Amino acid sequence: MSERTFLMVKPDGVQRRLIGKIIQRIEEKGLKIVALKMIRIQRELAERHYAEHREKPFFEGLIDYITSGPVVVMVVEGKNSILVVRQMVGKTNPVEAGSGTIRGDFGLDIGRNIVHASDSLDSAIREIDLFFKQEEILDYSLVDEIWVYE
Ligand code: IDP
Ligand code: MG
Repeated sequence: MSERTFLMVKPDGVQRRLIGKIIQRIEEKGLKIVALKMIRIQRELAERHYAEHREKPFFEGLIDYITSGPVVVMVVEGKNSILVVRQMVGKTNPVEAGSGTIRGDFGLDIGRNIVHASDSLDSAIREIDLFFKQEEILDYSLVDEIWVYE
């Protein structure tokens, strides 16, 4: 099975009507979306998702931000998808994120950086499990796969 990663359009990305552009980048790269939904994250889920940052000074603000409005969550599948999607997302601070990356092209502030993407295999497994039930993740082929993969 191809590698899977977790990607979220955060509340600022939704409010700024960037859902379509972000999904378009994922599709055009050749990656496959195998699960997708819009949700409003409850505080408890937000705190579990960002548990590693519990002691950070920005934690409360981060939880307020991520629960402030609807988000779009998805599972993205493809060769090296964890690394590839992180590279497409760019560095955490949009000031440092390269041009051509989502954060580099659409963001200005570290606390409004548009998207979240898993940073390792362990996080991908953990985050997919936090946001999706097994039956919400679909197994299917795309007709152009022979042109995306050698
Ligand atoms: P990542 O999203 O690139 O993996 P992390 O360091 O895991 O970055 O931080 C998680 C999220 O916390 C960031 O995407 C950003 O929304 C927020 N964040 C990180 N550092 C700061 C900060 O210094 N101020 C405000 N928010 C921050
Ligand atoms: Mg992170």
